[in-house]
Amino acid sequence: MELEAQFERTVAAGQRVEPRDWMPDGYRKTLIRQIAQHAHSEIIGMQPEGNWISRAPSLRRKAILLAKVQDEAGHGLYLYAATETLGADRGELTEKLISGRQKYSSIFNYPTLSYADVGVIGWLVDGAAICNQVPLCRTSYGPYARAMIRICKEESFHQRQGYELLMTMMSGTDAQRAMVQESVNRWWWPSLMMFGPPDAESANTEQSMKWRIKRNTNDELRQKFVDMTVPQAEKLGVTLPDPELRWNAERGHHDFGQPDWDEFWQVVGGNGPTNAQRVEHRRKAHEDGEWVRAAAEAHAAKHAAQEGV
Ligand code: FAQ
Repeated sequence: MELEAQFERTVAAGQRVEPRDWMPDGYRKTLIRQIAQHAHSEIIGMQPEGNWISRAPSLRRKAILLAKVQDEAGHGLYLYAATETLGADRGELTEKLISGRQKYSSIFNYPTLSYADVGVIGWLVDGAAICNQVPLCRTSYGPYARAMIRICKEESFHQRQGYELLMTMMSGTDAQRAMVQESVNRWWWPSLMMFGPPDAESANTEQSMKWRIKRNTNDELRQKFVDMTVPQAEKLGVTLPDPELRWNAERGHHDFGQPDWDEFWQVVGGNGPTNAQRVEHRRKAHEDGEWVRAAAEAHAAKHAAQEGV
């Protein structure tokens, strides 16, 4: 009881819960679920943009894209390390991902059909990720909050590179402008879905807010993203594909239409356009990497023997 009261006080005071502190089982489970899903998203999220590395139009664009995709791998690794502080096993989490028992973000189940998608993913997908993740720098679990600080700095760079790429394309030819608009049309609604289902249908929000794992609800963050993105779209000269989108002076926010939530649940349930391909690619990479894991273990064992550990 005393331990539980201490935990409640720590959370209520806005202080951090650390790995060795007592925590309720549900808190630990919720964190492992959310952080693992986040880590899987970073790793699977390398695939859509990775698709364009070998076809980037210049050395400069290729170097930027390569660096960005590598950053996502790094984010995945920090996040898997954060789950390990909760007692999770990284190998088991990967098994759960490739057997479809753990989720990753719906957004990465859409194909990257044109080079403009690289810019639009940076602008909208990384933009949505920042909106969602900046408040997570204040999440109640210490290792997750600290990982988020560095991740958010890198995501900001990603968002800027996407916007800069789109600015360049928009000042190019009519065909380039059309390519950007077509890409925005495809990615807008899936980007709004990244924030999760509406609050009324969000099974985890209420408890996660009480534990201060989440600092905002799904709908609050979605609204923030729309408000942030509309002026950027105007500056860029693209139209967001929502006829209901307009400024509401009374609310001080933009009104906007709802994404197709049936499509969202289909994608979350494994039936999106590229779910099978994404998971299969990850499974193959994991199997192909078996020799690297074996070599690393043999190396560590050799050193331990030499040092007499
Ligand atoms: N996709 O009760 P809620 C990135 C599931 S950014 C798939 O509202 P919660 C950067 C949810 O798990 C993307 N599933 O859930 C990058 C739950 O099912 P469960 C990753 C979703 O957790 C950019 C059920 O629906 N970011 O990777 C989605 O309270 C570019 C009910 O939902 C994060 O993970 C979805 N969109 O709120 C990388 C951020 N939404 O688990 C490469 C951290 C919901 O009970 C390139 N996560 N579900 O079986 C969060 O903030 C939260 O987990 C939410 C969902 C807001 C995503």
